[in-house]
Amino acid sequence: MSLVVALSGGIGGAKLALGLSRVLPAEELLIVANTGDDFEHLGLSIAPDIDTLMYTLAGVANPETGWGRRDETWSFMAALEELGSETWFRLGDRDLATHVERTRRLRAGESLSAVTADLCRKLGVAPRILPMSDDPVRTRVLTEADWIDFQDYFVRQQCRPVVRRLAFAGADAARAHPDFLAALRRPDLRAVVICPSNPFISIEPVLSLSGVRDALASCAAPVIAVSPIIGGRAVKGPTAKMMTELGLSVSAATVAERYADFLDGYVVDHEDARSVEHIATRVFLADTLMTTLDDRETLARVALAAADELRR
Ligand code: FO1
Repeated sequence: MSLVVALSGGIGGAKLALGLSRVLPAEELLIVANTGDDFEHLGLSIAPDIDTLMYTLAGVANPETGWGRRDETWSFMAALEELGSETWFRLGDRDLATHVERTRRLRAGESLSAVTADLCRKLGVAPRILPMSDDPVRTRVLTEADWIDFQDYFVRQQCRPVVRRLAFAGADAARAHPDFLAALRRPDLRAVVICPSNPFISIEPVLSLSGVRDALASCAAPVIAVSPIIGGRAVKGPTAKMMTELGLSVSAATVAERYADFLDGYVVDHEDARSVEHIATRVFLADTLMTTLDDRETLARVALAAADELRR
């Protein structure tokens, strides 16, 4: 038996996580989810990256947006509008059930990972989706005006504010989930795959937990990242805009440099071959744009083959 650990956040990460779930037996895949995007909203505990992974692997994710559920209805939002409440964060009726149920069980004292495991079981998701921590970590964004919460930046303000800095509130006190750290120490670990998520808001919150970077740097298996930049642009979301605003060059190489202390292999699109010629990490060229289900599976196989080659 061998184990693959995938780190994922956001829509792009979930695509590769789905590909990995289709090419690996469920018990050989552990998906560690970013929880820095989580927030309390309308009295509900919202965990977007966990839900995007859960819905995507359950086959019920909204195919247009990547977040929330497919075949959704919006009566709750319409009624909320009538009451003059906050409707900038769109909660579909079916999606709402997840937030209400998660909130109820967290309030009853269950851990985020226990609730996640049970929701996944109920939705028929076989691989384990594990929150990076059961302790709260919240991404905060410093704009030119002030510090704001992540979803305020990402959804309410549609990523318009200029990002000066990012912080992960709670990361110092939060413990990486013990099953995550234990997985990185397993002798039968085959690979760690960093999915093509935004490095700053989806992966670095996970890396900010004490012990994680060291565990990745010293783990026996190859650590492979898949570039979220294709042709010098982000496929989706504010990755490229953030790179520019943080004074970094918008390139696949920038991502590898963020992971340099533990990265063994980097899967990069053919279009970006030149931009990574100088990096110290071993590069594997591939078609990294995932449009179809087949693309997701193929890219998953490329990442695993890269790890298998590096381990030999
Ligand atoms: N993203 C949006 O751009 N607009 C929304 O109204 C929105 C609602 C939403 C509801 C539940 C959920 O799990 C995710 C939702 N997202 C929405 C996406 C979410 O903000 C992002 O997926 C992550 O936080 C960043 O990857």
